Amino acid sequence: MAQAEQTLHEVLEAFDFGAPVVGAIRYGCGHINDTFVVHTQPENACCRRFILQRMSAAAFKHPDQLMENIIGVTEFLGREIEKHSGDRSREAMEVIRPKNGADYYTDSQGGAWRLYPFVEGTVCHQTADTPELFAASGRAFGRFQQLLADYPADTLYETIPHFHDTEDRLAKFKAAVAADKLGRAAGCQPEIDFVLAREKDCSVALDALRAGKLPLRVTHNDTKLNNVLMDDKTGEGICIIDLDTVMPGLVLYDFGDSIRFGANHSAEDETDLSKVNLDVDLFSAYTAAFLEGTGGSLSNTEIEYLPWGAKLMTLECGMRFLTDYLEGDTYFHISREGQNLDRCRTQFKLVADMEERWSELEAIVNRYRK
Ligand code: ADP
Ligand code: GN1
Ligand code: MG
Repeated sequence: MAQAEQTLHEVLEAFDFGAPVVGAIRYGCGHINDTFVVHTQPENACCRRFILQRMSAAAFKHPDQLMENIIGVTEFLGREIEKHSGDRSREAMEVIRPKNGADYYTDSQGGAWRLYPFVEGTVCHQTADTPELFAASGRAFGRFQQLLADYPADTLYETIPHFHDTEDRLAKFKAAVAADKLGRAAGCQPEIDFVLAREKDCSVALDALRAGKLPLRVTHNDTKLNNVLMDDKTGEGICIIDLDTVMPGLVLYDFGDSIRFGANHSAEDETDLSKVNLDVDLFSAYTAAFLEGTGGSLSNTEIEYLPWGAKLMTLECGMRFLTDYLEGDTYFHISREGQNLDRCRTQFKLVADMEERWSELEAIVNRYRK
């Protein structure tokens, strides 16, 4: 698809911002959508900001279904937050419809765009610099999961089929290696072997689901630290964003994806692997806070499987980066050549660390068994 900037002007005309638009620039560090912050200047008032996004056509084949999910989930969350005397405008996202009244705007090139108010007074972090910060994100994601506990799961579309189906991700990875479209496989044989040595692991969570040991819940499925906005004064997690992948899933996916991204002190695409290390103290802080956020609702078996969530989400994500590298970087946005291979390498380094410190991770989660 063409650069989002090509239709930006047309898209800005399609929404009513309630005041003149004075600028729209790229924003954030997401890997999937094209995100812009729009500045408007109301008369006699401060600048009001909005988040305008073109949804990724590579990731989402049915923007209509995606937006139906998001509108359903944000309205439900809004009601739950009000019931708990929260501030709906800060704690839940809100979709602003285009002038034509549809759920989103389709531009002349087929791009699908949506608009949200910018949640002010918040910060979005790319790394968890302190255990307190990471814990705050854990409480927010745990609470999010609790708030959605009664959401009618059967009304949710599967926006990305088999999103955390690690067996399916493995099959797609193997197909990409076999096709080797760009002749890149020879340059990443150690990484390919790393995955193949862990084929059996890819079935651990799914086996437990099939055996009825783990329940399906409504989960976020993309719980990176930069998908929660933190209050800029109190440091508490205020608003969970990036709701594209809210679907039925296992709670260990949400726990695990946060650990994957946040329980270390390096960037996801760090090239110096000596800097990429699992921080067990951060793991511990997140575990306590996440379980607090879920209000003690997880079963002992779910708690037992949390370390598997961390390992599987990290292995799966590494596999996805590697698959995309082999296929020519068509899914995850890149800003330099080889970035997806670098991202894959950091994930596999973290998986190796988790394996090495497995008994420590198990001991931490076992403290919370009832
Ligand atoms: P992606 O799927 O590409 O990650 P996100 O929906 O996570 O897209 O948005 C990318 C970034 O934009 C976020 O990490 C955050 O910094 C910022 N952002 C998104 N929505 C809002 C919002 N409503 N208010 C403030 N910042 C936001
Ligand atoms: C993507 O959308 P974003 O940047 O928050 C991806 C996640 C990956 C993550 C890796 C819809 O998250 O699944 O874990 O990149 N989102 C989608 O950083 O594929
Ligand atoms: Mg995001």
